[in-house]
Amino acid sequence: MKALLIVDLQYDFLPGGSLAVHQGDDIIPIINKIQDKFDILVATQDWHPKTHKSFASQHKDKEVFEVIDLNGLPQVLWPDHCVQGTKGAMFSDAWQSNGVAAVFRKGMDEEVDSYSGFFDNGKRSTTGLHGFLQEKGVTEVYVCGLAAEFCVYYTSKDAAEAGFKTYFLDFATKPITAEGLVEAKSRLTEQGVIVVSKEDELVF
Ligand code: VGL
Ligand code: ZN
Repeated sequence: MKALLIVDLQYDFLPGGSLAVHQGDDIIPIINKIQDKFDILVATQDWHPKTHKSFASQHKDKEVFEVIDLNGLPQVLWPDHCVQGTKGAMFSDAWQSNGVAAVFRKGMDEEVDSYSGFFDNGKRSTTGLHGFLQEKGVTEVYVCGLAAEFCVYYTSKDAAEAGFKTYFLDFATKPITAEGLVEAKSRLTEQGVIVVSKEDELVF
């Protein structure tokens, strides 16, 4: 069973959003086109309380993109984004998401960020995604969405660690920075994740 994991395809990560990924909307028609090749579609949704401590706005004298220590973990400070119930937290209407079997929300605990769809950044609690995929008989996980070197990267890494055959769909993700993506792909390759650079390499 092959699952497509669609990570954080939400307005705040798209052009016009508060943490917009350059050309993030270019991947939406690609995802719409490929998604029916998979046995099951699963989405993640970044879903923060408005006082989440990954937000620079919650810290005095701190700037966006500064790195702090948050409860023992390095934490990049982000602009406020994907606040529960806001437009920015909604999935893009351009994405044909009717076929999604389940949505796993993450980032609800204001004390810890959650890039991966599987765990928070401290691996203190799980979202249940691993168990869900197992119960569905999934053996192969294909990961796409936003942002490439954050949530798509950590979700791919954890999928591989959980024992799924894992594919990072480079043609269906966009990074916050180009350098971040280069680094992410080289680490994933070391970890046994297969980087798929072109749509026509997906043959099944
Ligand atoms: C993400 C930064 C903060 C992502 C989420 O979806 O990649 N990045 N929260
Ligand atoms: Zn976030």
